[in-house]
Amino acid sequence: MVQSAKPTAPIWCPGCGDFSLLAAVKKAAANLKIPAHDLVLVGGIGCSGSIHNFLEVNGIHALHGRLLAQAVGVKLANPHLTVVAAGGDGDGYAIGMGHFMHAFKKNASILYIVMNNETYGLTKGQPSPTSQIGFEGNIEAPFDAILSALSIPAPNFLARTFSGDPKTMTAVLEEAIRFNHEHRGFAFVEDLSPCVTYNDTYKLWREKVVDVSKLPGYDPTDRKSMFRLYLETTEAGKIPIGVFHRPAEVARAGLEAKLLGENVGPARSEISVESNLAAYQKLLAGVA
Ligand SMILES: Cc1ncc(C[n+]2csc(CCOP(=O)(O)OP(=O)(O)O)c2C)c(N)n1
Ligand code: SF4
Ligand SMILES: [Mg+2]
Repeated sequence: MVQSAKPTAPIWCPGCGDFSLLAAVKKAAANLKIPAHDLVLVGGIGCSGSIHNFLEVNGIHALHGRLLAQAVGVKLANPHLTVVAAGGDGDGYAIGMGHFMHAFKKNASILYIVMNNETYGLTKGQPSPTSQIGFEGNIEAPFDAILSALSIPAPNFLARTFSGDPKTMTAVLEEAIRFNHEHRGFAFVEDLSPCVTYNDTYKLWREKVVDVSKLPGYDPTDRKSMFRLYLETTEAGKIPIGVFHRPAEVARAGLEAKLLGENVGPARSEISVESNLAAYQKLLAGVA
């Protein structure tokens, strides 16, 4: 559903980690001076997925797990827009898993933020793909989105933030959006965003997070060494946050740049009959 109403106050529980993310998105957009009419926020389904209702920008409430298809569609229709897709771990890593994996190789220059609270918050706290073993009877090992993303050889920007550290979060989001603005491709940021009602992990995560840039051997242009560094850190019981992959400059590697070149995209193209008559006649004559 395309949003046309004025923004409303967030409906989240007081203390929900999603508030920090919302504030960081606002701040990053303001710092980068993105006009509201040039920003499109595509929300998933879940507490996190209602984020687009709380900002006065163009908003789409996507189908469950299908926000990336819509976000890529918006970018291809009008590559001038800043497109941010945002949803939860259930939305992105369960029902949306197929689209999630393909987004890395498609590499459209959009930002995808997953607010990971290791539970299905909106439906009252069931285990999600990232839940720890033992949470509400969960017996499956948690899915690690960053580790999976690091294993896909595509020139994506990859990072993780923590809602308990809003300053770093704003800086990371700004960098991710700048990456998109340069048409370099897909940016993925997982935000550790505690669900204070059903899975309050603030204290635990505060103890476990480590800034990956402070670790010996940190080099986000080298996927292979970052995969090893990431794995070693998680195996030591820590949660790495920061930028994990910042590819060396690949000019216009984004899907929209590859498909459209310098073309403005269908949404901004001249569509009058006069300007397209010659091409139309060629098409009719079967020589296009
Ligand atoms: C097709 C479909 N299946 C299931 C649901 C029920 N449902 C609503 S939100 C949700 C998961 C929410 O979890 P998450 O994406 O982690 O978001 P959170 O609420 O934790 O922010 C589910 C399963 C639905 N709305 N539509
Ligand atoms: S239920 Fe959890 S995820 Fe949903 S608004 Fe409340 S604290 Fe946030
Ligand atoms: Mg969730």
